[in-house]
Amino acid sequence: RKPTLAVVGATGAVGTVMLQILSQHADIWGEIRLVASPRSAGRKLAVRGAEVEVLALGEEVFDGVDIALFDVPDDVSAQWAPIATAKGVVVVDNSAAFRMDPDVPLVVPEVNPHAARVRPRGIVANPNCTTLSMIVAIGALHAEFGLRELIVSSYQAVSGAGRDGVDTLRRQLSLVAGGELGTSPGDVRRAVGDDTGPFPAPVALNVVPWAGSLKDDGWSSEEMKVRDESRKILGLPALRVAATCVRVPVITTHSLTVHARFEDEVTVDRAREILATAPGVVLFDDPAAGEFPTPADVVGTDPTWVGRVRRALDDPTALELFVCGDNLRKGAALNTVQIAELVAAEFTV
Ligand code: 2RA
Repeated sequence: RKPTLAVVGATGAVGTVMLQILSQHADIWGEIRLVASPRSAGRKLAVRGAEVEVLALGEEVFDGVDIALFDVPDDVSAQWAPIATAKGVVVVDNSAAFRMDPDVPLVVPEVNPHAARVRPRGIVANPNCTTLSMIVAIGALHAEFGLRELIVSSYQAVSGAGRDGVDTLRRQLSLVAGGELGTSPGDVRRAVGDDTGPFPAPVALNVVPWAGSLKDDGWSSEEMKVRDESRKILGLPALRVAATCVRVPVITTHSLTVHARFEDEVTVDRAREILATAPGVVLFDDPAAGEFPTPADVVGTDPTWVGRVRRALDDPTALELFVCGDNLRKGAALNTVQIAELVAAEFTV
């Protein structure tokens, strides 16, 4: 029997990519049911080459469903995932509602696939896109070298903040194009006006050292997610992590600089071998030829791209990397679908 899948949040930025990926991957599913808020019910969306009508979120949409992908706000997941699991549905959730719940595995199939099999609450959580954009490469290096510390800075695309983020950057770009803006204090801010969308400052012609909400001692929620989720996925509860998360004027694809310190001395040659052969990773690293990943080249692709691999000049146990990953694909929709495919294998054996 082919399992029945529901996609909850099918009309959102990530939901749209989920439907594309489900249409591209081997078709292991029976029915695929599309679900969204009542506002979007009745719309038709293409999946697997057919138009499917979107149903309004309600208890009955989970009848007969085996696995449900959720990409909805945290409070909606918190309310509706338990309703789905009470009906026997395995929920793969891309919100932050359950990620740090000790009874919910947080899974990246290339790094900790075994974790997806133990799910006391019937829920498997998908990590945040910033963690996901680097963790496949870091997991491969950790498996060989033993990770001790991560110091990262992110360069996050506006689609991480959803359709509103993308609309905001495009609107601001049209307001600042041409002319001499970006040459005196506040000129960009005046040109884009008070409506900075989901961002606390203009993002066009700018970088904004903030993503998420304010947590203790000046850290942002996004920075805490990088720390907490990396620890959980890698099974390193005491891993030292320091993250600074920054929004940049890129539509889609998060980038990160990573300083990764390991147990013993590392060599760039061995690191390059590991990265070149790790599933889900592409090593693209030849600065002499101008080759390194950039978001504009990586967007729309599945792997984690790694370049600028260097050994730290002042610490032979540490590597410096530049990593790019499409935040809507591996950072969200793709990883969620991959988890669902892992769980689906249990239904079909
Ligand atoms: C962002 N990581 O980029 C967030 C989305 N979950 O804003």
